[in-house]
Amino acid sequence: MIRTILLLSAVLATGSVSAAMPTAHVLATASLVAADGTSRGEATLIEAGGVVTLNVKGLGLPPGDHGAHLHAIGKCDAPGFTTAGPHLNPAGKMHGMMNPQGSHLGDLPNLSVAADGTGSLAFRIDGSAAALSHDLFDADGSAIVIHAAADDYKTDPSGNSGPRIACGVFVRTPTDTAQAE
Ligand SMILES: [Cu+2]
Repeated sequence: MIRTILLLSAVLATGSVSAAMPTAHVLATASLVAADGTSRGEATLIEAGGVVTLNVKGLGLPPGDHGAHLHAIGKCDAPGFTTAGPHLNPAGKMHGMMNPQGSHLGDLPNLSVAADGTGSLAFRIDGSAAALSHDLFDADGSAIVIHAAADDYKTDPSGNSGPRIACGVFVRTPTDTAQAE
């Protein structure tokens, strides 16, 4: 049985949104960790009405803008997290939304971190939930990586965003696996 999570229940309860609003369910979650293994927050992929949104909630991070991307391999080996591989890029494009030959499917906006070390972003990922699941949950999985510096959105292959300071492997929601099969 497919269980869904009605994330929008609070909104619906206000009566300001029609009951036709699609239910949402969590496709996958990733726990972000630093090289020393301590938490740096989490990322969640949510599907609602065929649209997939990535939500990132960072903590314990240096203030400022940090490049964030979906990476092609679901491995986060400290300290450098290089095992997460390059950006998720099934279409073979170049990096960056400001790159005429871009962008990677895994490209995301920078994560803006406040003075208290927290920051969040929500971003719609291109493509259908089914297509994205196919790309994310291939044999070697996928990960999300936070970088030390801001992504310039144009320099291939990683936007000059520097070392990888946090990483999380996406773990697919078991009920989503059941739905896809
Ligand atoms: Cu990256």
